Amino acid sequence: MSNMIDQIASQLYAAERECYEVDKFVDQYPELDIDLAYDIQERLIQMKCEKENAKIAGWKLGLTSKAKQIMMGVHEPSYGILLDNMQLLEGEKFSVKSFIHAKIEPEIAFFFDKEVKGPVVSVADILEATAYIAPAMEIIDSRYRNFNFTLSDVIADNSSSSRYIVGEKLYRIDEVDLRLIGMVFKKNGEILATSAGAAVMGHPARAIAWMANKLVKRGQSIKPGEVVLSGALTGAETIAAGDHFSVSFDGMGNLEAVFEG
Ligand code: 0L1
Ligand code: MG
Repeated sequence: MSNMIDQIASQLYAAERECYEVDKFVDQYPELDIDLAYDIQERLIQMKCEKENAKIAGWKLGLTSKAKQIMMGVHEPSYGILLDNMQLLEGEKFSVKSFIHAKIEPEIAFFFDKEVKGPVVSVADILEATAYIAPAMEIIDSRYRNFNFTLSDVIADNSSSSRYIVGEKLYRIDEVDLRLIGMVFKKNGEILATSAGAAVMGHPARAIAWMANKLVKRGQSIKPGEVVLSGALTGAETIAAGDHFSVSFDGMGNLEAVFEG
């Protein structure tokens, strides 16, 4: 079993480093269930930390909207791990050359100053442990051909994570209504989508509570100082060189990302 975990983690790591697609693994390894998939994710992160001298910065939720779950044929969300070297700074121009077939999506970032440990974490517990929130965007870049995967495959691939950008201005949790907060997502000045916080499982903090209650089964928790991306408020949009994306949240300002060749 540990051979299979190493094999898949190594193949996913090489695909990301060298920017190529791989076929999903469940066809080759029918025993690849969700628990094994999280084992592979952990092994992949361990490899990245060792080889890139990276540190764990936090977590991300994926597949949090019902629409996306139906589209991808999965029955529950997934989570992944964020490393410090995945963060891009607002105002930088990002090259698309380091991606396979990247997409971008609007998110809300939560910064924790208390530990959150399952198994019975509620929305109120998440809000209580959150120091600040900020607008964010996540760049996802599945290593699978045409983003074609099962839930186990995508979990093994660290939930398609690639990079993330967080707004520099932080907001207190009581400054906004996270369920009702409105959002406008634009590409090259045109509106791509509008949404509200409730698009993420009814409340973005509910997605994080779900994750905390899952993490405890693997002996893990959200730690003080960690950041969590709560899941996309809209579908993801493909990125091309020259694209400019912005996300504006009611009462939380604007965040921009510019891509070049
Ligand atoms: O962050 C996300 O919602 C992406 C999770 C994986 C699904 C995908 O790659 O589209
Ligand atoms: Mg996401």
